[in-house]
Amino acid sequence: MGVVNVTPDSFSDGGQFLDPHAAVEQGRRLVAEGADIVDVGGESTRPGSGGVSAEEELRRVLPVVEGLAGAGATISIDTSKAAVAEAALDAGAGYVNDVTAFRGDPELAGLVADRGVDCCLMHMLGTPRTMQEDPRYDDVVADVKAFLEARLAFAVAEGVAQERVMLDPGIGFGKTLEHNLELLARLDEIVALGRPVVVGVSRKSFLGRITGREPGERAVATAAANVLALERGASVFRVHDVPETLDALQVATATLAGRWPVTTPRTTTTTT
Ligand code: HH2
Repeated sequence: MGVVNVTPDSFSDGGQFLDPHAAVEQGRRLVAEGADIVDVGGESTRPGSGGVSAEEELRRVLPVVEGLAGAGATISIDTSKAAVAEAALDAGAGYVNDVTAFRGDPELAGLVADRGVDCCLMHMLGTPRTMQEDPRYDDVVADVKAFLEARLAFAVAEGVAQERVMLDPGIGFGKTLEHNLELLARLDEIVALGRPVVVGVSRKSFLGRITGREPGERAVATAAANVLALERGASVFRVHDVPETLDALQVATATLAGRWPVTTPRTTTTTT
């Protein structure tokens, strides 16, 4: 999953793709580099951020979703607002990525159910404005797992097919460096919930804490964390830098399987 943030203030690419043409070009580049999903967001969720209106979010993302429809990847709308998701789905998006796990807008689960699209439900402690103020857990993995299990049950109760739901531990959303590392080290416990797991480590500050590097220099660190997430069972890797993580995941996949290509090419058999 490649990321395009159509925002002035995202922590690593804020302001770079605020112009719709630049955002569409970036989305197309991510697809050419191998992204299966392009995640388009119009509201930063960086620590301390306040949020924007649905009107402003739509003004930012809609031309980008329209411009990327038909570009060869599933378009994901990164929003917690039903009005934004609805317009994006009408414009060609096919996936809803909600960092509030259907807690932000009571209408969003019903919309996802009605449209029959895939969605990602993510764990966050508190809100972006407050989440990094001394986050605490009894056992971060057990707490996040229990939350995701409850949100999955909520989504299903609202009519979303279980097979349509992916789960995300929310790396960096109300977590210390140690919390993030423990979640990644024990990701198999989240995978045990039985739904595909999405991880978003890309360029995040815990990688900067470890390597001393600025956000734009964290592609290798991102790839390393994603390889370990893959080994522990993650299925979707949300990244700003597709080539580095894709190479790393391909080599890791081949190494874990002991062969390449891992899937045998599809063959057509004709019976007469
Ligand atoms: N992280 C961010 C935003 N959306 N969605 C999922 N499912 N998982 C994540 O880890 C995740 C997410 C934050 O990263 P980014 O979009 O680069 O920054 P910002 O929120 O500042 O726009």
